This record gives sequence, C-alpha cells and structure tokens, in this order.
Amino acid sequence: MRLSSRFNVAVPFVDRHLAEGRGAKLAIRTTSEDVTYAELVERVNRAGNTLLAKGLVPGDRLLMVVKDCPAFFFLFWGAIKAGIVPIPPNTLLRMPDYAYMFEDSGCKLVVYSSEFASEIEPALAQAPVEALTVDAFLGEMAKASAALEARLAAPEDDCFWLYSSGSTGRPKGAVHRQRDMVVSSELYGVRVLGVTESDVSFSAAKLFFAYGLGNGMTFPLWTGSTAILDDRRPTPDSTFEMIERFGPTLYYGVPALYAAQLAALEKGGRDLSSVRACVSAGEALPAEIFRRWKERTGTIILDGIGSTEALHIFIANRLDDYKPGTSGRPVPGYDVRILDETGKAVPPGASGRLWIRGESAAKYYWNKPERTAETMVDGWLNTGDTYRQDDEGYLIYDGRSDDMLKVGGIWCSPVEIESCLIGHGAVLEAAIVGHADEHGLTKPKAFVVLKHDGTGDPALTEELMTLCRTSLAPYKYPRWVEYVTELPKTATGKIQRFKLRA
Ligand code: 3UK
Repeated sequence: MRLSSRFNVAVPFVDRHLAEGRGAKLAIRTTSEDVTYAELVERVNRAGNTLLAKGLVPGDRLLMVVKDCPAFFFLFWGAIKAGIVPIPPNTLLRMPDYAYMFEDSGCKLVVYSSEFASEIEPALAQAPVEALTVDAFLGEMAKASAALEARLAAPEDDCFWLYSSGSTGRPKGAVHRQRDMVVSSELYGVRVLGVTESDVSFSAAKLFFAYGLGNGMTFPLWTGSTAILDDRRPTPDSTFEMIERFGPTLYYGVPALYAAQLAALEKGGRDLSSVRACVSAGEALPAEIFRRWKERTGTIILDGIGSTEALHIFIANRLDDYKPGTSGRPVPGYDVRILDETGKAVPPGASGRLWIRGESAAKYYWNKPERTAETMVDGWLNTGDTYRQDDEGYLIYDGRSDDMLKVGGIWCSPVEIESCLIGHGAVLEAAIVGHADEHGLTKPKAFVVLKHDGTGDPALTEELMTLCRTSLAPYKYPRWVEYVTELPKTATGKIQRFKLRA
C-alpha cells in the first residue's frame, strides 16, 4: 500500500471528508445524538488541542477506557492527529488489570467513562496518573481551539496500541503503526466486504476490541460512510432494536451473540431487511449457527479470523465465496502458512500452527522483547492457532495451540480464573478448560480439588461462580464446576489442561 512518507493517518480517515464534500453527512449515529463529518473534524481537533493543553507531547500515551460513544472517536483521532498514542483497553476489565496497564504503558493521562469509575478509580489510587472522566474532558474540549495542525509522521511510526492477553503473564501492548488501519480497512473492509460510502455499519462487538474498532470506526471512516454506536451491553433485544431503528447494511457480531439472537428469533420475527451482510469473528462460528441464521433471516454470516496483533481479519469467507464451518480463504494481501513444530510446512490437509504475514501487523509488544521475539519472526506473526486447509483451499480452525479460551469472542486466561478460585478458602487447586455449551460455543469449566475430603455441594458451586463473577470480568466465570480428587500434572508440576479437555 502506497502512503506518503510524511503524513498523519487522521487526515485520510477524518479531515479528508471535508475536502471531499461530506461535511453534512452523518459520520456517527447513536440513540441520543448524531455527529456529522464536519462536527467530527471539529471535535477531533478540539480533543487533540485539549490533550496538548494538558501537557501531553507527541509520543506520550493516552489510556482511554471509553464506552462506545462519539467521544471515543474524538479522543482516539484527536490523540493521533496531535502525535499522541491512544490505547483503548477492554472496558470489562477489573481494577488490577487497569493498574497494571497504567504502569506498563507509562501513560500520561487516563480518560474514562464514568460507568467504569468503580474499577478505574481504585486502580488510579494504586498506580497514580492524571485522570479525568469523559464528561470532564468534553467540558474542557469546549474551551479548546477548533483548529489543529496534523503532526506529520512516517507510515511505520507508532500510532496506537491495543492490549492483548496471554495464557500466562500480563496483557501485552501490541504497538500498531500509522499505516495499519489503512491496510486493514482497504484489504478486508473495502476489497472483501465491499464497504462503500453508502453503507451503514453496526457492530455489536465494542470499539475496544480490534474487531469492533475496524467494524464500527475505521471501515466507516475510511469509506466516508456512517457508523451506528450503542453503549449498552449487547443483548439480542438491544441489537435487534438498533438494527430496526437505524437500518444498518452491515452487521457485525460474535458467535455467542448470534446463538442468543437465534434463540430470541424463535420467539418472534424481527426486521433485519436492511442488512446486506453479517460478519462473525472472535471465535469459530459453528456451521449449525450459520445454517439456522440463513434459514431464519435469509442472510449469510461471513466468518473470518483476525487478531489484535494483525489488527483485523486476515482469513475470511466472502459473499461470493464461502464455506460454513471454515474461516474461508486468506484475504488477498495476507500470506498464510501452516507449520509443524520444527518449522516445516505441513503436508496438504494436515493440522499445524498458523503463521500469517501482512502490512497491518503490529510492530512489537511494548516492553516485552521476549514475547515479541516468539510471536513476530521475520515479518511473520505466530497466531497461536492450529489450522488445516481442506482440498478446496478453505482454512479450518482446529483450536488453540495454548490453553487460552475465547468466551463470547473475548480472551480468557485459565490461569487468571484458577487464581481466583484458589482464593476461596475451601479450594486447594483448580484447573480451567473450555467446554462446549448447547450451541457448540466455548465456556469455562472448572475442575476443583477441595482442601478437605469430600465433594462440593451446589451451594459451594454457586459461591465459586459468584466469586469469579464479582472479582473477574463477568464473562470469565466458570459455567460448570466439577469436583475431583487430583489434577493431571507433568513431572514439573504443570497442570495438563489438555487431559481435562478430552
Ligand atoms: C481466535 C478465531 C476461529 C483465534 C479479532 C477479528 O478475535 C480477534 O482478536 P483477538 O486478539 O483474538 C485472536 C484469536 O481469536 N479467533 C478470532 N476469530 C476467529 N478463531 N475462528 C474465528 N473466526 O484464536 C485468534 O488467534 O481477541 C477478530 C478482527 C480483529 C480481531 N482482533
């Protein structure tokens, strides 16, 4: 992709639309306000100036724990235009994760939606850094200048980060370049999905998720089209309500939500006639969900695999070329290879580790040279996924190569849930594995060894679930608890979770 050697990516995504005559067009719609492109340009400038006025200088990091609302756009692009690096973490995390990120990122400022105050404020007490709520920031923005000169950068310069979790250790800040959003918007958004100026996009997956960031912000802005935002937790009702009210042409969900929406559709028809394509990512979409959705709604769901490190989808089904139960074919512009443990290509049809290469891939992990060296090798990205290719060339997901789980499309580390369970006075040891629910979707299941003989009763099971639900991000709690007398371990004492998955 050809980009000028001196540019700022906020210009083609935001400012360009004024020059191209889209000032009066709606960039963002929500149930409480609409924002035109002209208003977006102005507020992005005010946000950038407010950050500079607060003493941030180019290269400084801004941590923005912001719900899906127009201010997310103002902060993200205002920062980038001013040369400041925005970091939008998962908004469902808990206090210790945020305290870690404040320290790890060395951010100069935290801006947060007041809904998240109960986790952010104690984290600020533990890892002090200047902070203010989105409302307070919007108040300051009103006083700032509406003109801002874009700070010039090179396409390879650091632009924004996304935190990604691993099975052990802390979240890793994947550092993305100026060019990366251009590449993913063009390769997947425009060339695979065919997003154009006349589309209206609604992503149930939130903006903090690289998937949602592309769906709900970068693709609409790249094409000068309209994004619909909803700050509520997505449920079948809330998502159908948004679709009926705003008539999006593109709808983006995750498999667990499609399953819940299907259950809701059995109870009554909803009007999805505006939607020309549905997209799914985050975890594999079972073929059965694809089939039932098509039967009910007449639309197909395009499954595609992406990652935080790759920024967006790199293997995908498309409207004119899809196969249910597979992730589709490589998106043109990305190279894919499947390797065995020795690094050799597997024979046709065999399973192996999926590596990918493409120009939207993160440059490195912040402060984690060893993780960078393991994951990013000679321009290739180790996805940590096991894949095989069928004889028609479609790629089939065979699970993770590590113990990580995807629940509702979001990462869950078994170690984190296990540590929480061990915090309960009755628990000696615990192991978490993925277990399929009635829709074939993965949810955490706990194997628990108690300190005292005997097995746990339903009351204890309920207590353990509540403990996890209240101390971890709520989607991480174990949906099943099985009491066992011991856990399978290696000679060195490592839990063999794969034995429990069988
Ligand atoms: C898994 C899938 C099977 C897979 C993402 C679209 O999910 C995204 O990013 P994350 O960093 O997770 C990446 C990992 O999730 N996965 C994602 N999609 C699929 N597995 N089928 C799928 N369709 O383990 C992958 O390595 O949270 C998805 C766009 C941008 C993204 N960041």
